[in-house]
Amino acid sequence: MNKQLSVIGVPMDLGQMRRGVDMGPSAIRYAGMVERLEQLKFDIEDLGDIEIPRPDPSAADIKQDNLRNLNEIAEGSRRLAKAVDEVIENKRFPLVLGGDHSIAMGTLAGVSKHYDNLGVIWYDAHGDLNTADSSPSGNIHGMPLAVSLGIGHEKLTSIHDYEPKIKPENIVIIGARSLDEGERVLIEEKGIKVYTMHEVDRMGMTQVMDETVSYLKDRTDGVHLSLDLDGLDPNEAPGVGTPVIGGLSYRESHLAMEMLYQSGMITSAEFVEVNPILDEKNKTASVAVGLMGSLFGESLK
Ligand code: B3U
Ligand code: MN
Ligand code: MN
Repeated sequence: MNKQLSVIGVPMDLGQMRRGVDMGPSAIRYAGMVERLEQLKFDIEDLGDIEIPRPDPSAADIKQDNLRNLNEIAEGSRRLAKAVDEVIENKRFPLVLGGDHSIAMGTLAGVSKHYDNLGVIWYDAHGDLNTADSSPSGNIHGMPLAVSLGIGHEKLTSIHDYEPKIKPENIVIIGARSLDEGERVLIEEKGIKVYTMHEVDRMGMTQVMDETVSYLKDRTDGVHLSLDLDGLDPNEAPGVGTPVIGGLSYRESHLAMEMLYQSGMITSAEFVEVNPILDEKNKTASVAVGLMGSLFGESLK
């Protein structure tokens, strides 16, 4: 694993309706991320936060084409893509801190340029495969995976001047338990691999991760982990904007991260949707930092 790590914070809260998720990067840093990773002998540089444009307050809730805050999110994503691209140019591993999940459009735009077949593990209660037409909310944080496939508004799909960023057969979604109708259709149509909670319960996380690793190993030349903290159960990660009961446990999630570390396949990562205002004593940010520990090689022995 690349031991040169660059951290980028993205104080983005425009992809959804709950304020506070813009403080996610601070909460994660405050939970001791740098110290935790330094113990694992990483060389860490913290690049600070990307500046996110603020919408005109009087227009903040106006949706263009069922896409709330479209222009500001597109601009923030462009800035993020550029920063992530530079980190990889410099042969370092990008670790991106959200922010709501709309930031994944920018992260993937910056990462995928460097790979012919980027794999993506989408650890989430949701599919984030909505389009303006299928979205029940107009919230762009429910759309980044579709956008990265080249499906969505041109202002979003064209971020960093190429599209699509990823191929459907290179995606694995883990932990899904809240999928909208349009998302189910897209999953079926595109043949996207999904381990819902049903499969996790039936097979156990060990088999889910074994299969995920062997599936991606054959077909990809790098793998991005996009971890939405709402993939975990709200009892373990309460500080998220759209909690969904019946999620992945703390233990399953650590096991998943440890197995990803052992696979040696992860080449970039992001941790998103930590909202300290909705949290209990920074519990969710601490869980995020703990998961980073496992992803980057902490072990019990
Ligand atoms: N699928 C719903 C809800 C949602 C998506 N992502 C989150 N919530 N975090 C939507 O609005 O697209
Ligand atoms: Mn998400
Ligand atoms: Mn989610």
